Amino acid sequence: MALGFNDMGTGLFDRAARSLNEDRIGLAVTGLSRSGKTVFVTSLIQNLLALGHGVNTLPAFADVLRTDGVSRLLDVAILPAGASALPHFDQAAKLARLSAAQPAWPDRTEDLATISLMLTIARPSGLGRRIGPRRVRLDILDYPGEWLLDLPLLHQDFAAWSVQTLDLLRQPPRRAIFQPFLDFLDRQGATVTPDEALARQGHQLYRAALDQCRRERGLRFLQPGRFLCPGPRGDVPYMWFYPADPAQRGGMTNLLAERFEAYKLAVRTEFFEPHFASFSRQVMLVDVLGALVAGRAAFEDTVRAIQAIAGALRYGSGGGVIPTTASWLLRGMGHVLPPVLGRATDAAARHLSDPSIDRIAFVATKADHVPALKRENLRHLLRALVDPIAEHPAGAGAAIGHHVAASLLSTEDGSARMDGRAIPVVQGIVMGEDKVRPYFVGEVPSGPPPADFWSESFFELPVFRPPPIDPSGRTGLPHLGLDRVLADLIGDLVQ
Ligand SMILES: Nc1nc2c(ncn2[C@@H]2O[C@H](COP(=O)(O)OP(=O)(O)O)[C@@H](O)[C@H]2O)c(=O)[nH]1
Ligand SMILES: [Mg+2]
Repeated sequence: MALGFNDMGTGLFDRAARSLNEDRIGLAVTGLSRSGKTVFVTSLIQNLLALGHGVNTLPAFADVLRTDGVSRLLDVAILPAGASALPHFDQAAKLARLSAAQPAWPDRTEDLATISLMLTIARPSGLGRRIGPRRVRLDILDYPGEWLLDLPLLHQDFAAWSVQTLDLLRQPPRRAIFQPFLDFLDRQGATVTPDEALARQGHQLYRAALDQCRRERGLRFLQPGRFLCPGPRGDVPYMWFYPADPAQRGGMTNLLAERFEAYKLAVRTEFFEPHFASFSRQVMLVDVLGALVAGRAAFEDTVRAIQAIAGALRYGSGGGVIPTTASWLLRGMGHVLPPVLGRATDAAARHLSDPSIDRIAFVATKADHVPALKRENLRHLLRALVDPIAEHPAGAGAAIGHHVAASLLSTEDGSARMDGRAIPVVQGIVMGEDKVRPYFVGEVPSGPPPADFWSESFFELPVFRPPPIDPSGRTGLPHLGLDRVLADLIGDLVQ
């Protein structure tokens, strides 16, 4: 049957209504490796799906979506991966592992992965209701935290990066670990001719020391990021460089500098530009407790890394929501836009050409390692660590929140006797054991720890067994504070 004029008109109207009713929120989940990004994304998604099924696992976020006591959230669904060229965040596999009879935490993230949710939300009232519910597409990105340390590096040339890096690794505790590499540099002196074998040798020595810093000392400011986590391209030749004294001019230094520039170009064009540019909301996860128990050097290194990353991100008033039609047009046609898309599209154009983050939530993760009484201290400590970022000119345009959360609540509060006194602790089953036991993390200072706070030893937080989880995921995942993080981060965009 041929289409009549009215049918065509209806089709057009439907499409127009759909695009009018569909918005996109880009949420980048940021944090150093092991800060809890993958668990955060898994829990966030599962709890949003549960909320879509009417199970209120995210009370503070559900409140944002309520009008006159009635929830306006009609549905939450994971969008099919379609023909996307990007690796898909495998929510089902993550849930299956966490909820298995022998539960397991997710594997280390070796590549980036994306996932999109569609939230269908009824409009508050009146006229709005006649154009149908809003559809808000939430695009989430998960990726290896090591790569973030390349963000500050993008703004440096080889000479500046070398000077800064060599200065850092001549100080303790790096100095001892990097000694074989420093000896190598001394032996090289002013090598004038580029030497492939020597370049590789230097690279391998430098890289081995980076890895040792992470494994044995819990250090975090480890650049370049792909030396520790190469990604899908593996160990390609432009990676075979290392920091070298820029005063020593010659073929070898030129080769290293050339590789450094090729490396920067690759991370910029393959990672930061295509993926980061379209995210206006950031969660920056910080394992403050892990850094605190790891000792002074690890703690200070974590702070250095977080501040360098956050300082390199671009903030501003980006607008937050991009109509999907507009962002599609922008990608497909460059910046030549039909005028009919109007004001919203201008905002999108401004946004994409000047990518900026207009809201950022800093979150101290794994807060189930401390009892409730200590969590406020933890939040104050986080705030003290990241405050310099808010004062940075680049951070001035963004709204900044500070939170304490556990994406997967794996302990309960309890009390234990220490030196004849009852002290609040958390209790849970440590992986590999089978009995519940108390854990006391020690004092959590509410500001930067004083010099006498630190002991010499390097500890790691215990890995608790995840709590029992319904394998269907319908009841969500137990958590601490994810709802407040979500309400703060995107609450304004789902009104
Ligand atoms: N107890 C507890 N442990 C957590 C939580 N979130 C993460 N972890 C631990 O931290 C590890 C690293 O988390 P993951 O999400 O893989 O970190 P990523 O490298 O940032 O993606 C996990 O394997 C868990 O052992 C949490 O909410 N509670
Ligand atoms: Mg991960």
